[in-house]
Amino acid sequence: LPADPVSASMLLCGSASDPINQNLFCGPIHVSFPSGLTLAQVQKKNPLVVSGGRYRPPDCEARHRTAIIIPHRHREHHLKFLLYYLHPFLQRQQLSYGIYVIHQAGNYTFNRAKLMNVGFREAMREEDWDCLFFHDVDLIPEDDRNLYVCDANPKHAAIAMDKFGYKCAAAVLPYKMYFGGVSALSPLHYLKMNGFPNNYWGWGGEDDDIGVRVSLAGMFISRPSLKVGRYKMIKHKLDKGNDVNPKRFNMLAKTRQTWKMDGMNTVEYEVVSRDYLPLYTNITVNIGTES
Ligand code: UD2
Ligand code: MN
Repeated sequence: LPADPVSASMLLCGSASDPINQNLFCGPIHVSFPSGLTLAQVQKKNPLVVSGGRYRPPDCEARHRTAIIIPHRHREHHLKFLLYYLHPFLQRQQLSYGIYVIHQAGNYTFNRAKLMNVGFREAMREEDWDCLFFHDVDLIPEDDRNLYVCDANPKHAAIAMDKFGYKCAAAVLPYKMYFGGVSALSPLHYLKMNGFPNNYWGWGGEDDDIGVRVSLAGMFISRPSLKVGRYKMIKHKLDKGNDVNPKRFNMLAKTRQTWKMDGMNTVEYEVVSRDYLPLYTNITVNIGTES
């Protein structure tokens, strides 16, 4: 039979000796925030990105399928810069990827962790992703050797930030289980820890709860090297609608009792709209209010 050109299998990206094709990497990236940048320009620079912010390498078969989940509300300005840097970054890593922005509807107190649970379920509904990157909108990776693929254990990727003089954040911050900013989990990791908590409304605490869940579920936190796990944080003030959560310490003290009863097995929400935009999939969701 003649070979069918469409289904003829492509060769895997990279090679046996260099599976991630390191010759495509830049290493350190200079991150600045050009004024006047528009999404149309970002689109033009990324002609191979298709509807919903999806991409696959054009001439080889990706070894990894990564979904990026971004919790979002009223940060369009940050989102634009993140997309500007992230699309080319992920393409240099020859990933098959999709970018999901999970937009909290309404003005009720923000809930970052619950939005991640929504992102997990809605992204997995669409495709069999093998890794999910939970990504703050205002953190820009500064080195493309920081691979957006999953490890054998949940990975905390944002370990060195300009804000903390690029020192290992786990050493600078007063928490043992620091897991904020950008983290990467496989679907199995995510389900093993029952996802993220749904009950942290407002700023703070949820990232530490997530770190504790990793360990309660019998996993460890892996990290990239300090040299490549570098991020620039776009400066901002605390948002309206995201006041510091005064209950965070009390809640954190109870994670051991609550993690199995609160998470992916209890998350409830209503998708308001799903839009396949040129550079990302936007999912606007009603996540309710604190009970
Ligand atoms: C820290 C953590 C962050 C999270 C937060 C506490 C790091 C590097 N970051 O960030 O992961 O644990 O503390 O909740 O450790 N957002 C919106 N709109 C809003 C509010 C929040 O889009 O109105 C999203 C956005 O993606 C943002 C993220 O939530 O990046 C975290 O909120 P933040 O940037 O205000 O918190 P920050 O910088 O103190
Ligand atoms: Mn921030």
